[in-house]
Amino acid sequence: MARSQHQFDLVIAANRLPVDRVVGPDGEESWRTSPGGLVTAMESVMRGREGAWVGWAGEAGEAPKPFVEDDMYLRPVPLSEDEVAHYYEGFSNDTLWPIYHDVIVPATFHRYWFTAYEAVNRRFAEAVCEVAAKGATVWVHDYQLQLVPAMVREMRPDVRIGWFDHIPFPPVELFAQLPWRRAVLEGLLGADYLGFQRVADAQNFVRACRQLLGLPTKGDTVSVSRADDSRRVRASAVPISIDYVGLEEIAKRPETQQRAQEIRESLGNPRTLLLGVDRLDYTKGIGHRIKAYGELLEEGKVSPPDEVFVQVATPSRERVAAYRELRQEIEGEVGRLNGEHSRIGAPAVHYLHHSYPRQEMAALFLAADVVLVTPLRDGMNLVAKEYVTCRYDEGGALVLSEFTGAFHELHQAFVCNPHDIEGLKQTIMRAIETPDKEKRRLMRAMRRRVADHDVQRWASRFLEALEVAPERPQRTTKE
Ligand code: GDG
Repeated sequence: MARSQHQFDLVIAANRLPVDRVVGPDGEESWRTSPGGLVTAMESVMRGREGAWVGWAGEAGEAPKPFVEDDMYLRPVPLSEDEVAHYYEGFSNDTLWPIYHDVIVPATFHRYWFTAYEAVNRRFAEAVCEVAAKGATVWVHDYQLQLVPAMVREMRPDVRIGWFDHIPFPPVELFAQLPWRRAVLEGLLGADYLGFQRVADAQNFVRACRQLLGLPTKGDTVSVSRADDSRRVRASAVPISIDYVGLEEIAKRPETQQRAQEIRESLGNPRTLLLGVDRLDYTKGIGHRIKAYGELLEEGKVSPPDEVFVQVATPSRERVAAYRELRQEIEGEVGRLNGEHSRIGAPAVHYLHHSYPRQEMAALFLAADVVLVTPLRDGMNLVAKEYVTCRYDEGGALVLSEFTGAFHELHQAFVCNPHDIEGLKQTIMRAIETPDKEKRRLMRAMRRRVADHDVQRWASRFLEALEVAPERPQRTTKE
């Protein structure tokens, strides 16, 4: 697929390109698409279109040349070491991430971080404009690229621009703390359509525009009027999902089932296997879950090896101080519990600070009787949807925090408020003790929900909403 510039009618911009570098036996390097929900969704909407993806390849320094992978044109955006530190680890993950997640840890503000954020957003916007065909659809993803919509609009008034927020959008009282709140709102208002995980996130955004920018709003739309740019921007909920068919297929493979059996056996065939799977992030409520489990151990309500708890904590953002501190805290807590409650051959908590292949994750989900999803705040939480997808046998139980986006869809979960440790303990016990027949009924209903609302449907819903967004903008043409 040899292409000149300006040829793609669907352009995705996301912080990361969906690729990993692979080194062959003779040391030769190449890139391979990394599987994931977003990639699958994009494959389905790219069919029949000319698609390009703009993003960082994951390593600081010079970027690889654009290349084609699985029929998609990949346009790497370079980031220097300093930009990784300031735009990505700094402003994105240590300023925006805490503010957008209820300030669970304090946000750090540095003006030079924002300067880097602006510069990198501009580089992304330029790369988008370079590959977008006339009248193309541009889909920008997530909190790292909030200035891109307005920057693209400025350079290319002919394209249609959408942005999707994978994380929560905070209430105005928290968002207002951000010294660059105006720049962020104005950046986002460059889009024609803004998609959020929950209705409340979209409402928070609309309210922020009204209260902080003084713009008129009506229902889910914000009116922007400037001399050369007068239009309405729509903000609504379009919750993300997973590749249901693809993941269920992995779970149904005989080797996955066999692996699930092996996992249970190597844990001593427990009566109940409880499982947590999260990036090691302070938003995920891992400490609250461990505290509740520790008290259940102390009270003798659960005891290894009858009940076994496995926590997979995938390494994440290890260069950000708050994440290093969290790791110390969690590992201290796990060590204390194991010291007090383990017996030889029967640890109280199996703690795994690793990343696993997809099939191993599916086997873990198949093996688990109860999955604990207890975030303090989470845009959606795909783990909850992945668990129910893997349970084609309709077994298992899901404990789910009411502070996740998934809570608004998976109504048959065992719902908890992770801050309420006593309540969390009771919910865990209910998930363990509810009769299997009732649990199967609940699981069946949740599976139906995810099957009907998979990631392919999410992507087409987003693009449809973008297509019919309030009106074709009345822009002055700059051609
Ligand atoms: C953000 C928002 C929103 C985890 N460990 C391994 C592994 N994973 C996979 C899970 C899941 C994904 O990573 C994590 O997704 P989550 O949704 O749980 O959370 P975030 O990473 O915080 O994602 C979130 C999401 O964006 C999408 O919009 O739902 O709210 O915060 O798919 O399975 N996968 C493999 N090995 C691991 O060790 N293979």
